[in-house]
Amino acid sequence: MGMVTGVNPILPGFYPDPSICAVGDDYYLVHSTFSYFPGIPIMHSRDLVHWEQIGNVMDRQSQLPLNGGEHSQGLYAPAIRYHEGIFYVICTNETEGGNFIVTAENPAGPWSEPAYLQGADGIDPTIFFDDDGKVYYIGTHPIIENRQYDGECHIWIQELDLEHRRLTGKPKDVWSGSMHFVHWPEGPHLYKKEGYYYMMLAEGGTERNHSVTMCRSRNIWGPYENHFCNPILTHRHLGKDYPVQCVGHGDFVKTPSGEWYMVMLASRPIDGYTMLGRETFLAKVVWENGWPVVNPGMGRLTEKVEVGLTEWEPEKPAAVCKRIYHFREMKELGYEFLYLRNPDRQMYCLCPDKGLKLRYGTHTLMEKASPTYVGIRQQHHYFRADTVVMTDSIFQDCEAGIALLQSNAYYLRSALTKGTDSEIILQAYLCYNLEEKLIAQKVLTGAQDEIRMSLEVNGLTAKIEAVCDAVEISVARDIDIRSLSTEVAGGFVGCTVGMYALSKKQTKNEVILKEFSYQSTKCCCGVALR
Ligand code: 6LW
Repeated sequence: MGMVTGVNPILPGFYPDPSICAVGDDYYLVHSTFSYFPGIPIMHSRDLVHWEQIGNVMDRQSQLPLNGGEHSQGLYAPAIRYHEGIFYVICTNETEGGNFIVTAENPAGPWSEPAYLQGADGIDPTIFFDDDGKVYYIGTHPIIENRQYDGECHIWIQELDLEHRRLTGKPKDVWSGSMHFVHWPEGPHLYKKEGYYYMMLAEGGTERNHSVTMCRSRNIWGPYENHFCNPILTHRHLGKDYPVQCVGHGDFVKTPSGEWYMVMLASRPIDGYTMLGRETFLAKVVWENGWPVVNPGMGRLTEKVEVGLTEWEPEKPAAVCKRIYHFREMKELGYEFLYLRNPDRQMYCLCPDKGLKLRYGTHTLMEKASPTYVGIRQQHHYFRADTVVMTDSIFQDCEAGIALLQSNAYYLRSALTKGTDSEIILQAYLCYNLEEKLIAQKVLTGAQDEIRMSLEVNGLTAKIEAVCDAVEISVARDIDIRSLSTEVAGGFVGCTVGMYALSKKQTKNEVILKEFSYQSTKCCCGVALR
């Protein structure tokens, strides 16, 4: 048996609600994506430490209606399971359709069209395959009648008729969390071990009071016995200044040699502001007296995790400090690229020798539509994103540039546009609660063919610069971006950073981008402790 050291978070940036499954020596991990498209990235690993994105589960428009939805609607927490040659992902589309199942023989895809499950109310579905061939749906739904407080929910179970992709028999509320007056018992998963059905769930809500709890029963329908040492994992008692917060929403995985690990979400706020959303962490689990103990001796998440597997090196790691995209040499954008809601493919074109062409669209980043925007996750607290814009693709009444996007209501963007006297203007806009303000403007001079625009983030501040004719121009510095945090903006997402193109009126004009790069600007060592 090998040994490999994982550094937390194993997937930095907006990778919330992880769910994991093992198939032999291979591990697969999925995440929620809300109103981004494609939805549910699927990651592959052979050592639980190094991950590579091999596709997106929901990569066809027909699978994923998102238009009109709020930024933090769309796809909620998914679950992934493998059974007899087939992969199952079960999830909720909060914008349209509700709970659904998709399947694939190859986890890289193609995945099936969603089968929406009639009668499955609530969120956070998971699937359990029992040894007797029966299959179960487990989910969470709010208590409607005689509800005493917001967040009062039940975990419920119903048998699943997988052949017809429908619920069968009667639903039963089996558990409502381990504490009295618990808030948001959710994200359940079921495991069978030594004759017990173990249920793991999240309690306390996905913010600072998040936790992982357990209960068990000899009968899938209950009654479930509380683990009186609950929660088995939380950071809520560590205080608001502890560098890793919001720990919860876990899923177990077992390695071929019998070791157990848990993936879960957690956040790393800076001075109380979370820019990266909820990230994916890893912990070791041992079983003592019939219950799991997370990171024995520590009882909380650690920066490093020793994993009893042979180190594996992915071809394209999902967590890297530097990404450079030379669009002229690329045939397609990688799986890591994200659009908003249901993108119109005509607005995006990767043209050999030219670059990435983005058609100037009329939807602003503020709309619950699909503005012309394509980006990647912000994975570091300190980073710089650059794009190189061809000057002859900048027009009057059109704007293009880099956006740091928290949601449609909160973002920062740089904009290149042409003035009435054909001068090139560089602007910076900050959108706060759906109100956009011009915060800086510079007129560029010189007869340059291309302009390099950059957006640099240093924790909770940003700066916007441009380089033309080898001259560096500072457009705006020390921009306070705390409003792009979960604490101010709300919602379930982390920031993404990308390129956009916007026009005041309908046009066929396109901005041509030669390159996009993203790089961390500070050493990533000790990442869990910032
Ligand atoms: C997720 C649920 C939750 O489905 O947040 O607060 C949802 N609770 O478990 C989105 O991540």
